[in-house]
Amino acid sequence: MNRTVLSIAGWDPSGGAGVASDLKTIAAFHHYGVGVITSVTAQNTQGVQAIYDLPMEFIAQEIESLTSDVEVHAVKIGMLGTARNAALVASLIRSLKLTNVVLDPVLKSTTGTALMEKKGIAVLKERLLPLTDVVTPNLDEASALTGLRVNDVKSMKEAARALVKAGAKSAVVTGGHLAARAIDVLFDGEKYGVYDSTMIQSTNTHGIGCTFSTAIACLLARRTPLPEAVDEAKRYVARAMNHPYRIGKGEGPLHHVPAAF
Ligand code: PXL
Repeated sequence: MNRTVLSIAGWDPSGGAGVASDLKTIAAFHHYGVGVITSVTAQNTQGVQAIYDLPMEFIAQEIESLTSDVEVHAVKIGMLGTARNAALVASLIRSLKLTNVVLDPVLKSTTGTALMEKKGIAVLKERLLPLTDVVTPNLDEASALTGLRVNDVKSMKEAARALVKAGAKSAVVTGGHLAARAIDVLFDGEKYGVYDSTMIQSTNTHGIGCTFSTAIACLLARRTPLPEAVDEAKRYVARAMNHPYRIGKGEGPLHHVPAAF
C-alpha cells in the first residue's frame, strides 16, 4: 500500500527525536515520509543546547507548499515550540482537512528542556485536541493537559477519558517507567485498552515518544484499527529499543530501520 505520512515537528540534529526519527520510523513501516519543521534545535545525546522556533509564516509556507502538491494519508504532530505556531498548525490542519491526525503533545525533551512555551498548553488543549484522532501523552503531558495527577493505571484511565472529553477522538496515555512495567492505556471514546509489557532495560531511550506516535500514524494510514495499532506500535518501539545504535555519550537513540517488522 502506497501511503504518505507527514511529520510536523522539531529538528534534532542527532537524529534521535523529531522529524529525523519520524522519517526513519515511517521508512521502517515501508511508507513514504515527508516532513515540516517547526523548530530547529541544537542538541546531541546529552541535551538540548539551543532552540530556534521558525516564524509562523514560514511554517505555513512549508505546509501549504507540500499539501498543494502531495496527498498525505496521516499526520503526526510533535514539537510545536510556541503557542502561535501551535495555533497556526491547528488552523491549517482544519482548513486543509487533514485526516488520521496523531498528536504527540511534546512539552519537554528527554533531558528535561522545555520544548513548548507554557501558554502553548492551552492551545494544544483548545485548538488541537478537537482535530486529533489520537493523542499520545506521557504521564507528565497527560497531567499538564488535564490538571489530574497521573501516576497509575486508574489515573491514566481518567486522563484518557478527560482528553476525549476535551475533543480528541481517542487517547493513549503512555506509562513509561510506571511500576517497573511498561503500561499504556487507550480510551477510544467507548472502551479502554490496557497494554502491559515488561520494561526493557535500555540506555537508548531518546525519542521513544516521537517513534511511538509516528508508528501509530503509519498504522492509521494503512487503516489498522486503533487497538491493534497501539499494540503493534508498542511492539515496534520495543524492537527499536532492542536495536540501540551506539552514538554519543548520553541517552542514545533507537535504531529505527533495522527494527522494521
Ligand atoms: O522527545 C520529544 C522531542 C520532540 N521533538 C524534538 C525533540 C524531542 C526531544 O528531545 O528534540 C525536536
